[in-house]
Amino acid sequence: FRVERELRHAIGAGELRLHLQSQVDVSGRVTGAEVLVRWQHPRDGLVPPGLFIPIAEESDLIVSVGGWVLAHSCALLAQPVFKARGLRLSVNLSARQFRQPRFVPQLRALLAASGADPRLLTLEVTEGLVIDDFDDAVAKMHELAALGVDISLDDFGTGYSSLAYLKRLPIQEIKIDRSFVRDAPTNADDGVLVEGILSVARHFGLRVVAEGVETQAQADFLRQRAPDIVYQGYLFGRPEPDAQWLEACQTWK
Ligand code: G
Ligand code: G
Ligand code: MN
Ligand code: NA
Repeated sequence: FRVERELRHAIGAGELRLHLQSQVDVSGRVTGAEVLVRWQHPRDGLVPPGLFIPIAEESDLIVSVGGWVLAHSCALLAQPVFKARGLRLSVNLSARQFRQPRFVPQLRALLAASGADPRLLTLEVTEGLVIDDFDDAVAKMHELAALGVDISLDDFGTGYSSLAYLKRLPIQEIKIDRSFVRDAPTNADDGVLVEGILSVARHFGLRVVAEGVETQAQADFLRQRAPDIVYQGYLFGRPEPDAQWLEACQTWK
């Protein structure tokens, strides 16, 4: 409970940070970035989200953390460089955050207040988020679509009923889980699974992001089968502080 108490304090104390990891197309052009929250702890240093998001998700604390991330992501997205270069931002959502009855109106207010273009925002959701109340999730996704905000299904392929959901969810993108990407070039099973996911995504007209691309062999495997997808991973860039990413993107051609 110490972490919970300190995290509650951290939000108001300005200890949360946004890091951005680039997403690139086949030509190496940056198309946008995924937002990954970090906690600059006064004693423990920079804490990765894997160590505090799961704790925050056990209570309504995730609503505060997620609200902070969304507000600051919208402020970032309002920077002129995003519109000028057509760069997108993807933000991770927790189930409990998405299920808040006021989630959509609050996001609409954040977008309006910041001046960010909703069409440049993607919200990453996981299957767990749709499972509990499917109809409510679909209704909210339609409201988000009306705002112009895209939905991406994160960690795709690791859940239990991803394929059935594809047919029924109003989403625009899937992210191939990095466990498939990692072994696709060397393991025939994973290779076939990736090919299957690409084929299904093409059929449904979904954008694809491959996560965790670390080697040229993985990038080549994907490029040979789907030249139009987006890549994210250490091969192309690590998550970096938002200010650093913003500074770098001013210099891109
Ligand atoms: O960077 P790291 O591998 O520790 O991230 C672990 C997990 O934390 C990832 O699955 C990522 O989706 C999640 N995460 C990162 N930032 C956020 C955020 O702002 N909100 C939520 N809900 N999850 C996040
Ligand atoms: O679950 P989600 O897709 O939101 O998780 C994103 C996490 O994956 C981030 O915490 C990020 O640090 C991590 N990540 C990004 N690129 C790579 C990569 O190339 N390899 C590995 N192992 N992890 C990565
Ligand atoms: Mn993600
Ligand atoms: Na993921």
